[in-house]
Amino acid sequence: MSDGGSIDTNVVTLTRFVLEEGRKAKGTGELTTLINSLCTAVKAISSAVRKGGIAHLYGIAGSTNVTGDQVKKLDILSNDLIINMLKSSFTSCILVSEEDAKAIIIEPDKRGKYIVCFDPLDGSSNIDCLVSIGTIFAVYKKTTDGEPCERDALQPGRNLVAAGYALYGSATMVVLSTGQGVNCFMLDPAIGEFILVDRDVRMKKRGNIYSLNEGHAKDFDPAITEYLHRKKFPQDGSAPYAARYVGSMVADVHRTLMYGGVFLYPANSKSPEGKLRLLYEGNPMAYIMEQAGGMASTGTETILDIQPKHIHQKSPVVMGSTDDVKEFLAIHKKHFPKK
Ligand code: AMP
Ligand code: P6P
Repeated sequence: MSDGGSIDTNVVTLTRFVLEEGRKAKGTGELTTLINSLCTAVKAISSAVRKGGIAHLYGIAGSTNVTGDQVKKLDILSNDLIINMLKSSFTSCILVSEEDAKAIIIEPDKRGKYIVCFDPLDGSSNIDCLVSIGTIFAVYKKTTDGEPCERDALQPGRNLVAAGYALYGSATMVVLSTGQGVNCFMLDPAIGEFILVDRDVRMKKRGNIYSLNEGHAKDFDPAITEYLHRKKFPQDGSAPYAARYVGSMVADVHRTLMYGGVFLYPANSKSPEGKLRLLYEGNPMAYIMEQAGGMASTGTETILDIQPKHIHQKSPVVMGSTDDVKEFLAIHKKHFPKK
């Protein structure tokens, strides 16, 4: 907010940005309240993640901190924070969390019209080694009348009203789209506000980075194998791509958004649907990619067009710069013409 000298007295915070967008949309304010409640939970998660080591908030469930208190795993703590902030915002009727086997139906007197699918702390296996982790969220409107039920959450990503993620990296950032492009907000801990730092982010048409876990190479299908070979040994005299893989989807997707290239978590012989979950990993990230001018596919269909069958279903993922994704799709079509 300040460059050491002058103080920006007209800074665009996430709160202000979302309020202004809400006024433009002539909404009742319910979505604005929902997004701001989510961001409050993200601030609390960021604080917990960053003091994890000192307060022994890390990793293994059931551990106790220096005062002997029972401490929750960070991902359970994060889940509780998001659930409680959304419940008390009177904006949502159904919550789908990576941490809960069944959808959470909000009690009648606290209900709003929105459905929120989220991964409270994605990449949590990286917590204890201080690698970046994140929170991913996807917001839909309930489209049916009557009592909310889990089936109401089974909507294609094309129906998304808002989606995005928080990245707990060298700084804490919220990346958000409500359908009019992608905007990035950095947390200024001095004032506890997210500040708009990148407005209407547009992805490169082609990058020079590929990102996937090559430890699964022995189980890759021939299309993935050929694509990776082409990135490492280009036949057209161009430079090979760089390999980057964090193992936290939020970190790998954010780098792809900012630098271009492609992130892949493909199906393989061991995991025929891949590993990533459609409702709270694939769809929100695919929405951000498309809103920023990128692409997101399973290899055979556009991720946002998939009609989900159950709330924790998995989907293969290939997303990033359009020319990179299209190059992969052409190879995939060559190997699997019928799919
Ligand atoms: P609401 O009455 O607040 O639930 O908003 C109704 C619709 O207006 C939402 O589903 C959005 O499509 C749009 N809208 C409302 N608030 C916002 C906002 N802050 N940013 C973008 N779109 C919004
Ligand atoms: P692998 C983290 O556990 C996660 O769900 C995503 O954040 C990440 O992209 C993926 O799994 C990493 O999986 O098999 O490479 O360890």
